[in-house]
Amino acid sequence: MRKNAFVDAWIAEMAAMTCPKEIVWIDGSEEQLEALRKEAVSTGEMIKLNEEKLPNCYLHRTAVNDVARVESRTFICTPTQEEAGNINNWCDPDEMYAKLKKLYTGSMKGRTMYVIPYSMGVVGSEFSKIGIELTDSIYVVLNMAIMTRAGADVMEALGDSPDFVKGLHAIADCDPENRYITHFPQDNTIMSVNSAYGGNVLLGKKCFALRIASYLGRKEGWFAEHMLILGVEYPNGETKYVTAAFPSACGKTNLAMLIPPEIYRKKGYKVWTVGDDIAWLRVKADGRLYAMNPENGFFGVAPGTNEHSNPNALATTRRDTIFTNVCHNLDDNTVWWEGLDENPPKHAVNWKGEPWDYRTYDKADKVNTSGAHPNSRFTASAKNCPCLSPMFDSPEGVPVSAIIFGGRRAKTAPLVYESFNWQHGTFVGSIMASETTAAAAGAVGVVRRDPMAMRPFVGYNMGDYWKHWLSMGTKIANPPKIFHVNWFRTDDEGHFIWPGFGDNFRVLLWILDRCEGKVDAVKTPIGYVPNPEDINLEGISGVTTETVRDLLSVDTESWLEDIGNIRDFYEQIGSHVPEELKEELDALEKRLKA
Ligand code: OXD
Ligand code: MN
Repeated sequence: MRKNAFVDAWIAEMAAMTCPKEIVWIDGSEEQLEALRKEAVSTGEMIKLNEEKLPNCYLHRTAVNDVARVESRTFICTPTQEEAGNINNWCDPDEMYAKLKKLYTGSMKGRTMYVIPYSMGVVGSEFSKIGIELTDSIYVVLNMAIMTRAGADVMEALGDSPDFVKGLHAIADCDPENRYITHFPQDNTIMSVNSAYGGNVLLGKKCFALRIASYLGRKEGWFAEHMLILGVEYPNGETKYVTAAFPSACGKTNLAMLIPPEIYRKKGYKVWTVGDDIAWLRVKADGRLYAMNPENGFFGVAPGTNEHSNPNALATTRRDTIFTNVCHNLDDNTVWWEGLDENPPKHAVNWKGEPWDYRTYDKADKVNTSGAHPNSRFTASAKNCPCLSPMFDSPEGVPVSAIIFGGRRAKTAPLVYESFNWQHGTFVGSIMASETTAAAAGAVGVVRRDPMAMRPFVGYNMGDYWKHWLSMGTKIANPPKIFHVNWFRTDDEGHFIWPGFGDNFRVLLWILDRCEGKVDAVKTPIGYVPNPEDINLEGISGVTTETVRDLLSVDTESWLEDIGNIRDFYEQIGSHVPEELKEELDALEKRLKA
């Protein structure tokens, strides 16, 4: 493999600290990956599943105390706290390096350090970025080999350059009290210790492609966003692309892989998935914004994935997949999770590795009684997705017609509305929110503000991030229009009014028609909403134009209530909130009161 003096010097330094017994470079070859799978099976780190039913699939369990991203242990280490802002955990870089050094010292004794060269985006594209992850976990190697483009060609693309993101991961004692997921944006460095859970240790994903990349994007004039990318193909063969940001548990993967209702399929409409989680967006010479997915696979939540909610995701996981913390069906050596079907296995092992009796399942206490952990995952190759876009490997991405923000609101947000312009659209993104549901522990209906779905992922001050959004608006000659959707309005009994899933396609078509200037809308204090009859209801059941009128209504009362909550949130972000957004908030309040 091609050598790079900067990479070698850094590895030597990290190896001197962690003391591995050997260092193994990951070249990306199938032989090497297969040998690692065999080794992981021989040590019990992974279980090989039924080769006929789930070819080349494996099951892995993490420690019981290590099953999710931990925001409280995630740090942005910038020279000043102001750079990291008020809603990130901050630590002085020198202080954090010193603390980490103690935790890493000797942590790989007797273990192998794997060196994973990987590219976020197509190898060699000027839109891509390179990272090197050092890890002592085979599970991490095998996941990174699915989630990124990893191997020897990345070292060729890097050449003699020092421009790569350094990532060091050590499982150490997997001690939650000493778990740190740390970012040093000024040093292009990520250090993760005492965890083995994907979101904390697959350093290409949230750590690099969002936190470090958002910092680089601001410096270099582009965006790293927590967005899906999808294409809508029209019967005439033309495809238009949208990106969409939703907080977790709002159906991002489902929307990314949506299957249009039958009446549209018959006419020749299709949806193509470019990405389900992260988008890097850049302005090209034609004055348009282009989106590319820096990842190469999906790290999706398993529970709730089924033939109805997301048949494409399910199909994607039927081969070459690593399942984490799902339920093991001993009868046929396959996997199961809550919401897959109505047939829980009779002989099973739960996500903790204990014998599991499905009759003990209690919805009110999922973590302790379910077969699969509520945050159990599949790591699956994008190449296995039946609706993967032919543009997936386009080095520069796809042109974006619309940016969609969304949240989970019982009353406040209508089914869809369009912002007045880029600045107002940025405001709409900044006030994104979701209400907690009965499914999560704690109070129901509590509003959590999650700007652009980036609350835990901006690698610097949120106020400066909004300024970056505003300033990018001046650099895009033909900017996408910005919309907001809410699939989750409920009636007085708490039932969802809109059927969602495939029927969301009807809303996507209205959005794209607006982008083309093909359809009128009604101006309201919050933005433009559709005329109810412009949402096509052909072939839908249980929804009338009256229902849609209701879904599109703007509830002035609840919006006025929200204004106070938004002001509090802006206060919390502090002095870096751009004046333009405060003016937008005042203007909204005025329009609502008029
Ligand atoms: C994810 C997340 O895993 O947003 O994608 O938490
Ligand atoms: Mn995500």
